[in-house]
Amino acid sequence: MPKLKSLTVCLSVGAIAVSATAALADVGHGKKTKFGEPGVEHHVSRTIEVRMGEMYFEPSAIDVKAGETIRFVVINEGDAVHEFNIGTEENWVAHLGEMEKMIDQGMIDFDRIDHEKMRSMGMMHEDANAVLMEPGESREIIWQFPERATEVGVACNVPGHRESGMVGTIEFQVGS
Ligand SMILES: [Cu+2]
Repeated sequence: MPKLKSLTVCLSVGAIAVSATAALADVGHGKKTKFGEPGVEHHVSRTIEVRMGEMYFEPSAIDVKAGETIRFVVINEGDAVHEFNIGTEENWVAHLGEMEKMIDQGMIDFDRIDHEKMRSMGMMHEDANAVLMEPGESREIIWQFPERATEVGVACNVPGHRESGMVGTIEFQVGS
């Protein structure tokens, strides 16, 4: 199987405005999963910029090496709230109910997130593997992929978005 061309874009992190709320990611969720774990800065080997909009991730296919730690710089260039969530279909389906609840209770609107309301209702939502972003926001996730190739991808779990094709694939490069 031929090696896929890398779709990565390296860029100066200093040029990116990162929301201060990134630091508030729920540490209670900073645990190991089948598809990897929160990575640490000094293990980062590449930075990959991912743009989100209605209803896409660009790039929609990302190659990683087993065990690699990647800094994802995620930009919401769309008009709606979108999520960048590293996981599997099983996780996404499980997460959808929580998302629907947040919309029902007014914590998420079409183009804005009421962080205050979320906090007051005890729903931080920010997991180490996911960021929920308003239009125009840029955020970072450092993620370490497991030592063995496994099923993993990215999706937006705002209701209706994944179903409309807002998913991306993550492939482990062969022989790495
Ligand atoms: Cu979305």
